Amino acid sequence: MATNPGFDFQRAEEAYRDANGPAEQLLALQKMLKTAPKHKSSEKLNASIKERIAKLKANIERQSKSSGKGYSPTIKKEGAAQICLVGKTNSGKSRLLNALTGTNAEVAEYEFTTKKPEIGIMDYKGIKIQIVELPAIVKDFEGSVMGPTYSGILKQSDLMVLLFDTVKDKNFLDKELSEVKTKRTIYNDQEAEKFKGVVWKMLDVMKIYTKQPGRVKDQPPMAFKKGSTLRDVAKKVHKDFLKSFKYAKVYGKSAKFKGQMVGLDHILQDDDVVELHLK
Ligand SMILES: Nc1nc2c(ncn2[C@@H]2O[C@H](COP(=O)(O)OP(=O)(O)OP(=O)(O)O)[C@@H](O)[C@H]2O)c(=O)[nH]1
Ligand SMILES: [Mg+2]
Repeated sequence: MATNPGFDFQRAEEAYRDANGPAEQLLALQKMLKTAPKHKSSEKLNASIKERIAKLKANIERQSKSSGKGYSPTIKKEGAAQICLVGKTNSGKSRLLNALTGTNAEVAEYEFTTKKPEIGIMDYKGIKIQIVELPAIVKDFEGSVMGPTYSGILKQSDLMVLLFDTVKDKNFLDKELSEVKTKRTIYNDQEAEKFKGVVWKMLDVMKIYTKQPGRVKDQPPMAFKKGSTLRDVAKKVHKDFLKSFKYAKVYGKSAKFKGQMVGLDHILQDDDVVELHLK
């Protein structure tokens, strides 16, 4: 590639001056660093650019952590959990998102079709779970313009699912996302129902059903954090139930026998059915 270092640097510097917001500033500074002269006499210049990059990145990171204001909003959680789909471009994220949630995210053969996070809600046995497709993970993800924003979204989500076609791509994702400690799982299939089963097991949530005496269980179930007690359920069903609670009968994994009578401290398990009895 024929380049004129002096000219390219000048252009980058202009772009930095004209930048609209920190993301563009960062992009311009990175271009400046690439094109800056590298001889001894420009050491100071290079150091100053590096310093500005570091400061800007720290600023962006800080902003992306502060609640939804300014440059990088996080995605408001909806439903019992938030799951992010991540992968390289064309790994089938949008296709899977649509199959899971009925969203209409654009699916196309060309690369980088998805340019901003796409959101949908999937239903798992009556529990609503939010699915977020992040735009493709690129090389040097953390240093990329949108890296801090997307990594901020990943860090506050409950689970990230890595989609890939080859082991090489999986290793690439692991490397680029090594800073993100969010719980992760892999999925290299496009089958929606199977996906639901795989991710449900990874979530920190359980389904609890209520029932009226003498009736079958109510639909849909409600979602609670694993380890929740009958108190959490009574509170959620109705704010007055805690005051008027007498006892409950429990059916399911946490019950020693069908219809065991339990108190508010009883710890529930996935798919339990509770029958509340009030004073
Ligand atoms: N048959 C088949 N086609 C797939 C599969 N995964 C992706 N494709 C195709 O690959 C192309 C890209 O799929 P998308 O769902 O748009 O991929 P993406 O990961 O969202 O990609 P970008 O948003 O562009 O970064 C489309 O033409 C899909 O139909 C797959 O597992 N099976
Ligand atoms: Mg897409």
